[in-house]
Amino acid sequence: MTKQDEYGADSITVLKGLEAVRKRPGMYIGSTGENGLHHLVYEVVDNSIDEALAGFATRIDVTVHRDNSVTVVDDGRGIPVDLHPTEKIPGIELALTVLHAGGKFDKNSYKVSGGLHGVGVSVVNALSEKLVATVDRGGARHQMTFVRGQTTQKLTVIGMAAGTGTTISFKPDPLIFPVIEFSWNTLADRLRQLAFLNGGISIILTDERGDAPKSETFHYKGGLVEFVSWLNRNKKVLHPKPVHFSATRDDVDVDIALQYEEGYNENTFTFVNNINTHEGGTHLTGLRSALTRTINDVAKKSNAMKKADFTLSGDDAREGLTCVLHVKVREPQFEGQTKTKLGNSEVEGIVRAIVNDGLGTFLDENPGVGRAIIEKAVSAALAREAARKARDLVRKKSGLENAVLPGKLADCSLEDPAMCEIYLVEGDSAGGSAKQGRDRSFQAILPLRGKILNVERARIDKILGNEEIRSMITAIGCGVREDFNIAEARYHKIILMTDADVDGAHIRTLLLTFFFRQMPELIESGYIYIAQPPLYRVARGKEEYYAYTEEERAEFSKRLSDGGKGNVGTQRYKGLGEMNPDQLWKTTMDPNTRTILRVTLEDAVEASKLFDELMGDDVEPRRLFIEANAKYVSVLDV
Ligand code: 0RA
Repeated sequence: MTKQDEYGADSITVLKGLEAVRKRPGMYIGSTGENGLHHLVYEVVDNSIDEALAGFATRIDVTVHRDNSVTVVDDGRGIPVDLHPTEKIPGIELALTVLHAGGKFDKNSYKVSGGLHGVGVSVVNALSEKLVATVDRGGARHQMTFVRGQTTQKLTVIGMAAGTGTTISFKPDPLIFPVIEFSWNTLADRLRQLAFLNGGISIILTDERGDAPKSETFHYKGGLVEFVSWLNRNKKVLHPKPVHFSATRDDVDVDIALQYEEGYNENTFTFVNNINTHEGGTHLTGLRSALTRTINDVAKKSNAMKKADFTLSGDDAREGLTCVLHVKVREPQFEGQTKTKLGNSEVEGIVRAIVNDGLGTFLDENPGVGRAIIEKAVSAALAREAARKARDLVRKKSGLENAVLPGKLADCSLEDPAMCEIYLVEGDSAGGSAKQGRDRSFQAILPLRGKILNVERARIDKILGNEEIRSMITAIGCGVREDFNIAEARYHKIILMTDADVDGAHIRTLLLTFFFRQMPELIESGYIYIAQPPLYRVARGKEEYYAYTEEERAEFSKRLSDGGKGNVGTQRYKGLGEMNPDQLWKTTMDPNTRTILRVTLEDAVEASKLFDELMGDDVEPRRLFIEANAKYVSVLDV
């Protein structure tokens, strides 16, 4: 075989590879929706992060241009441009056209970063309408261009270069992505997170799409310590500085920062190789068992527990804890529904040992902090006992004997939970309409009065003492926290139906926070939904349309008035209560015509974050929330 033939054969493989990516993009980037779109940026940035972790790059610039193309620039060594020894093509071409070519340059490089799918930039290339790679290296500026993954300009020296670095510019392919609009918030959240996780790197995000360019620099010398301080920025903390320790054992790097605050929830975030492990895994298990053990050890030695004859539970030890754990593992195994659960069994013991050591030593040396934490955990234990008593009121006593269902609940007649749904409705009046309009065979209605309890700022005993919350728990039937058992859920769809105004948004946030904190499994299993009531009814004579957005209203209005004579009437729904039962059924509850949005864990995390900011002492976040919801305000308060 001649060299020419070899090269020919290679390029066919390349075409086939990238063809496969375009055929099934979801397999490589998860989806072609918003997540997948943003994943393109993360994939490119991850390569620059690796270069920074290798000690060569210090700065990464990410710019979103007006046409939603994105440029990522780093000041690393530059992707190699010389011929690969065995593949016989330039390294850069290999990286951009061969699937999984990321680590092929040098086998010893310890590539721990990488997007969730770790697929490499060739996937970004395949899914881009256009991609330009520019490398400054060896005094020269090199460039290669591609269209939908196919080379349109081979590697060329286009000038001289003073320094070194890599620039990747790409425009997502609209044939692949229905929406190519990048979100500032989504990009900023992830880039901020990466800057916290890789302390010292500067990541600069710039958006050129608005009237004036917007820019934010993410640079945190303190890494995870700054991350935890930032997470607790609106909280009252038990000790001024987060506890930090890091160590490496058996090739696994462990980095942890934690700080206790006065609240009652746990906020632990875990990462593996820069990937957020939403579903936890062995590293989290190791952390938790070490934490429980260490806190109990310290408690036993302290006065607080001298008289007490109980041990502190894991929940007690974690009350008010804010913690970030980042481990680096050479060959991570990701499991779980969303592949965000670490499976490597060896990591559990390693993390446990490092936390036992690190936290034990810290608390020995800082007895004051230890006392504050123990005091909090002991009071959590006492509250837990009170909560157990309160909980007995709301849970089923045994499998046979049902707890009394709340009086306000209009239950459905079918008994198979898989077929049943419950609407949690804002207000008694909308609740009344829903009761009349529903299909009573499979739809249950529970009206909720006013604002439910602020669950972010209340302890479990108080939460369970709240009437509205008790009704919800009893109606849903599967208990909370330690008593939670999803198999006992009486409905497989729990649908939140609130008014399309700021109050409604607030109540929805409260409810999501409640489910997130007390019954996260319901969200993980996809049982929680949000109803989408219409904003307008547009009608002429017998012809009527329901509009769910301002644009739809304009469109229907135009369609009806184009038709000829007669007046077009527009009714604006200020709240659910303004719809009669029949309208509510047709627009919001009939499975054949309604739209309901399934809530993801990310939505719930977002809700709880939002909630936290809304309830904090700062006025600014509240103003931002009102602004973000201004679309409803403007629709309703015309
Ligand atoms: C492999 C080897 C070398 C650099 C890189 C990869 C590299 C890749 C990317 C992707 C984005 N930015 C990057 N920067 C560097 C360097 C090999 C050498 O110089 O000896």
